[in-house]
Amino acid sequence: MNKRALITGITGQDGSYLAEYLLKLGYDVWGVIRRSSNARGLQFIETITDGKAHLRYGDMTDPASLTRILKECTPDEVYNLAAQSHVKISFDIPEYTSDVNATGTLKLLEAVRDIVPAARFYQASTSELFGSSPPPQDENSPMHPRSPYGVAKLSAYWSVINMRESYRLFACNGILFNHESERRGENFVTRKVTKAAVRIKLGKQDCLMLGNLDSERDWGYADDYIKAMHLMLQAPIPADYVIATGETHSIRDLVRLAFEAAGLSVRSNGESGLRETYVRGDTGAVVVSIDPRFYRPAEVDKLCGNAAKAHRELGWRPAVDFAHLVKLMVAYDLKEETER
Ligand code: NAP
Ligand code: G4F
Repeated sequence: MNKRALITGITGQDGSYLAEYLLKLGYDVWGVIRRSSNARGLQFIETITDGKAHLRYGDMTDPASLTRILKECTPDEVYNLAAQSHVKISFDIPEYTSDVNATGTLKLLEAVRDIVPAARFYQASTSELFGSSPPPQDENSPMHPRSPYGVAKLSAYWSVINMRESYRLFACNGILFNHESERRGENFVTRKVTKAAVRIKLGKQDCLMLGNLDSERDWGYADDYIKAMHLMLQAPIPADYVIATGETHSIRDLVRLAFEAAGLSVRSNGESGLRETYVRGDTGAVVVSIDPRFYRPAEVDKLCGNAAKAHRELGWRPAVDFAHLVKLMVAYDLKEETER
């Protein structure tokens, strides 16, 4: 019989890649959708899975819905990807973020323990757990989150470990560093930049407003990272793994590469903070400005992951590097914006 996987967050970036991948591997794929899931997202998941995923309404804040879905699906593997996943927005809705990301995960774990205790459980943990911990970060680095999002995810991280140690649940934390793709939400910095670069090139937008350009991230490709999620649940024993490229870039590198890939050379005016701008090499027009509204009350300055444990124990390696990732995203946005 085919293995059965339940994915919460199936309409998100990672959920969509994971659903496609598991279907290709022959899994029977189930997914949790919400009343509020947007129609385009639902249509997209139906299309890429060719209508083969079993979609059920539920919500991480509604334990009865999780229980009902687990009873119907009886999964062999549960991938908990659902979250209020935007760090900046978590400062505006901290309690809701905690309800979904922390308590929601606990509710799902308790339901798994009651209904399908033999199921293997993947938790979407994050490099935001490390926060101000200096790079390179690995599984043993101290955790010091810098946002309500990070704090909620840290609670979920410990719930997973506690379930493993208390009840022998096969539960793993994938501590994934930033990963992006053509399917990335448009209010995350990579997609915001690639889309704007293309729109400015096409004359559809004048200027891109950004926040802090100083932070640095270890950016990988989502389609590489979801394979690590699956590998973790096939391992002989449950454990936690850092998944990262080991390469770090600043927001400035992202801006330069994305505009270059869109066919525009840009240069900074050399100022820093709120006065920094980028102008087009050809016309001198300002194409990037700073808007203090995009700054966060506390920032994670530098993330750079050491995924040696995943290389060694899971045989996982990323295939797409940062420069390639930016090109893929720009090419996709160019096609989308040209056809629109
Ligand atoms: P995403 O695109 O924002 O997707 C989030 C998913 O969660 C969506 O399907 C959303 O459904 C669902 N969701 C939100 N609130 C929910 C609720 N109350 N009940 C049920 N479902 C809910 O995020 P992603 O980038 O794919 O990330 C997947 C997971 O990995 C998240 O947990 C994120 O925090 C974590 N993570 C991401 C990264 C990264 O760089 N991408 C790195 C580390 C960890 P709707 O469509 O209905 O809104
Ligand atoms: O793209 P971001 O919003 O991603 P962030 O905050 O690193 O979080 C993402 O990665 C985490 C893994 O480390 C996930 F857990 C989380 O769910 C999410 O997927 O911002 C990246 C950086 C930040 O330093 C931010 O301050 O870009 C900076 N930034 C500068 N201007 C901006 C902007 N971020 C956004 N979203 N929008 C801006 O205009």
